[in-house]
Amino acid sequence: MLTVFSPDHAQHHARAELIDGQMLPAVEVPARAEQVLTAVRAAGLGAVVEPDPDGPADRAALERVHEPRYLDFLEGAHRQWLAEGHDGDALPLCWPARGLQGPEPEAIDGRLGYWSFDAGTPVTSGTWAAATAAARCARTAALVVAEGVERLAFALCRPPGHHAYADQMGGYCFLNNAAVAAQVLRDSGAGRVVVLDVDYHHGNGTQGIFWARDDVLTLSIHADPRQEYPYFAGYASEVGPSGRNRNFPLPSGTAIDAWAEALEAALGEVRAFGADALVVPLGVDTYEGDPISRFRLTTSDFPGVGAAIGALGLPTVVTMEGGYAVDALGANVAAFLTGLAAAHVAGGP
Ligand code: OKP
Ligand code: ZN
Repeated sequence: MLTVFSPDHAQHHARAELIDGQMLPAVEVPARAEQVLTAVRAAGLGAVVEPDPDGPADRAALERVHEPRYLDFLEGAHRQWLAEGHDGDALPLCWPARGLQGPEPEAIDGRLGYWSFDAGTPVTSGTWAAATAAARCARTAALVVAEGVERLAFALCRPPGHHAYADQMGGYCFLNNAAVAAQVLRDSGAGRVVVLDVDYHHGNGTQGIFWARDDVLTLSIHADPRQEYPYFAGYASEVGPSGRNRNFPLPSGTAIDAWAEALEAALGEVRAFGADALVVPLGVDTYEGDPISRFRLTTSDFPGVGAAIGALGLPTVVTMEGGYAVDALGANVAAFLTGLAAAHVAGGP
């Protein structure tokens, strides 16, 4: 397995985050990616490389899944925030919710609301550099898998991506790294691609991006949106116009037995679809010790989760999403990847 990592992730470092009505220390921090990198190296999971250098193909890959006007907004947002006399990190406070439907405003406060769906996703001076580096990690990982150089690749992305829509940031996500990877696989010849999201939170952005598509099946196993973020998406009834989306919402307190049952159901959908390639947005915030989540998976559960997915034997790109118990994060990710790689070798063609 190849891991793709960029040190540029550290340029996105939010000072604080709006949590429970207060500005508190951010939970989505640079130390997360460094912990995972250290653990991947220590576990002997294969080479770690940097993504291909930035070029026109990267902007093109982003435009395959994001609206160009959104990309322009994101690139310039923090500069405009400063130019309008604000300092620190930028956060939206007003959204085009029910009954509000104007065009894109000019002021940065209005533009931030126009292009986002929550107030928990600070835009910093380094956000664009970090988010585009993460998307390049995803693109590079997908290319090596598409070219058959590797059967498995891990895009160690930060910031994460699965909440980002074609035209909206939210949930610590700006660019949808998993969607970039899935689209690169499609554009490189895989006729049918599955995105199997195992983060604790619903992959609403990925669902939105591929909602009307026949060629990409999106699956997500996550906390029930009646009780958990992102609240307004992730219900089992959301199957898409041609049945190419499936959600598996689970109650607070779910442990491995019930979680693994949902995974079996999702794997059945992958096999029935006849996938040519797989993208796994990997969040280990399903871990029992996660500070913002309420599932009960243990470190020793993750190899089995990886193995069940690896046994599909599909060309696979894993993208890093959530996981906020920083001290256990590396061990949990390495456990998943070790199980994935072992089962893939054993079961693959
Ligand atoms: C990103 B990823 C909890 C507030 C939740 C947003 C969570 C984003 C998770 N009280 N805020 O899916 O791990
Ligand atoms: Zn999550």
